[in-house]
Amino acid sequence: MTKRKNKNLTGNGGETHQTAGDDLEVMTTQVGMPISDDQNTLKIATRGPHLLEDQVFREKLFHFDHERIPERVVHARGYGAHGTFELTESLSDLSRADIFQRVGEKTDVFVRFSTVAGNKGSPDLARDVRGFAVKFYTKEGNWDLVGNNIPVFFIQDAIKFPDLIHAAKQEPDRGFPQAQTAHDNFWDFISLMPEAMHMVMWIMSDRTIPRSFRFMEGFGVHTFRLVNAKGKSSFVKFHWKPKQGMQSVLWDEAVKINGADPDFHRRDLWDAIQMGNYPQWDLGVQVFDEDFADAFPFDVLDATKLIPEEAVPVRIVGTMTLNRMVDNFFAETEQVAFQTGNIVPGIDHSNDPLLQGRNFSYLDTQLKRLGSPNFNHIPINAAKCPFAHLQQDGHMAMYNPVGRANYEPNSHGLGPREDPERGFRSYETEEAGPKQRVRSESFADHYSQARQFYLSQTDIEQSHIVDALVFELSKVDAEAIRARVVSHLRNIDADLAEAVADDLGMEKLPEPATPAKSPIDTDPSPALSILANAPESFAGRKLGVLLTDGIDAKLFDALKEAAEAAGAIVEVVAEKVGGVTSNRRRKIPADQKLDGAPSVLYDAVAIIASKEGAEKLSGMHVAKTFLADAHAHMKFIALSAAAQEEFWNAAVYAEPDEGVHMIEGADDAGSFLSACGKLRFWERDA
Ligand code: HDD
Repeated sequence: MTKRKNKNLTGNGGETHQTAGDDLEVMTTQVGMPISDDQNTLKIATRGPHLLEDQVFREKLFHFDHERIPERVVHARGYGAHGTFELTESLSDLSRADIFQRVGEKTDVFVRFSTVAGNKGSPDLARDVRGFAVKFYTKEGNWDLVGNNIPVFFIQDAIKFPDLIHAAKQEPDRGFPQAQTAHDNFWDFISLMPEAMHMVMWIMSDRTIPRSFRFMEGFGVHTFRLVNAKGKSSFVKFHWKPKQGMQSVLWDEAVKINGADPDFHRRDLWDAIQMGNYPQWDLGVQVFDEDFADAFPFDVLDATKLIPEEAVPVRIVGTMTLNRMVDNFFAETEQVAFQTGNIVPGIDHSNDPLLQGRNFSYLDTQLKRLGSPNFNHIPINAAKCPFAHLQQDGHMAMYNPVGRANYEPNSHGLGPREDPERGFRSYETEEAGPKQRVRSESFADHYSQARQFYLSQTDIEQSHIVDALVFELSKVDAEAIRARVVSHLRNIDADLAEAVADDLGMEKLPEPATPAKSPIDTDPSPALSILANAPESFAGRKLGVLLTDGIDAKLFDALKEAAEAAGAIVEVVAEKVGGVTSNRRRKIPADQKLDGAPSVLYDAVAIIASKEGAEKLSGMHVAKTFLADAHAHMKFIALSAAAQEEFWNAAVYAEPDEGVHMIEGADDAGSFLSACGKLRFWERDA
């Protein structure tokens, strides 16, 4: 690249701008012409009209005008990261997929997490399903496992997908509400689709308000096939289990986080990876055969059903580590194109009618979004293994066949040829029957697993489901829709239906909806609860420490040390971002100014205040909400003596409970941090 001597230019008003110097590249047009002035358009005299010949201006504006591409029709808001997948257990007995053969071998991956309904600029803590899409760059082609953080889906047949998404997104006449299902159209459609009831239980649970991408599970949802070298097939469901443990926020927190930091999940992943605190997930498989599928009370091809882990245990076969952020958000996260059709030899589709439809939609949508059938030429989408085909031309073709023969067979002895041994072969199932538009009878049970999910939750989680349903339905204007939802809930659980009806102020319970098939009782599945499987670790979580002037810095040091020993991240919050001065005149810088850092941004909080500082906090609304919210959100709280004596009563009406720790030194700090491992002091809720 051309370098040149530093020479400052003056723009309008004589202002000095930085320009190319000894170590800056010379700015050029796209085709390499050096630019002399990037501050002023070409014009007649000093105030005259612009000249159309100004190629520098025209090229710049032309490109700018075309910067945007259509956002994804669903999952528009997302955040991606690079990493590796390491195989820890060979699956060679079950699958010939190259990625599953050699223990210890690492495969590059790119992951994009997303929300579903919101537009690209919507807040991260919308109550919504999270996309969990993983692209494995294997040695035999890209394998995309395009999953969600919920193991089931709303609908059984892909033909209903456009209706589902139309109903969930903003209403077409008014253009709102966005990024939320709390509106008439969503509940109208859902209540007319009883097959959605299982998913409704999941979306009303805390699964849809995860604390961070790092703390959620992922699922491939569908039943897929594994096919081994001998051509034998097994069914499989894929699971991602976060090594960090699962964790969600409370709804009141979600609402407030959306205001305080709409990029909360993005920032969390960015910060964690930048700090070297790499998130990891284990990949698990539930493998089963045709006999199990035949005996299972639900159809394994029905994406509204799961297979409880207690029935088919999840076998861990590898670990994914996310360890590198993108260099450029648009180039990688925005342009990454996942498709369920990207599978590799040894992995195959099943006849799940949702999956079959997805295989069409993903390829199709990339053409619209990325504008060319050559979207796999974009580096983030290109395979990292050798590839050779005779597809050519089209918009933005970067790789084209070399040589004379762009067809096969040919007698030039040129070009790639298929390989019946190595190549992908579909598993040869026997299929026959009349051509018809039907839904299988075996898909007719819509309530049993919804009931199983609800009954597998802890009391706290059940109460959150009730609250979420009441919140959402309270935003629905049409009483008939609210009643229709409750009529379904009656088939799921009587107490649930009554609690929701009561909190909605319904005078009488609507009749239960008539089920296509009567629900059956199944054993609860403890694996479905977040809280029953809580990690008991504060590692990777965030402690917000509110400091005032005049404190004993040693107490802060002890707390910080204990937090770091627990693997937690400490953020200092103060009235001024410049920080505070201790009683021995030590300056402690702040990471956040108090009114920009409410306690909802933290997993636990500490308040270390001097007597004067605590008195001052008592007069500050933001300080009082900082503490009151932490208390209301069941967080563990540490207080210095003055914070307890001079500030607590100004912010909280209740007496401090066992979730509130008085800290005077290193020992107290240590026991506070080990208590924080429980993540919330749920007893406060009682
Ligand atoms: Fe989908 C995107 C996950 C059903 C059609 N889907 C998309 C993404 C995820 C999922 C994670 C975002 C990928 C990314 O980050 O770029 N979708 C699912 C899951 C489903 C599901 C787990 C059910 C099991 N999807 C589904 C159906 C259809 C689609 C039934 C259509 C018939 N999905 C799409 C799409 C999108 C998409 C329109 C939008 C952007 C894209 O594909 O690349 O093709």
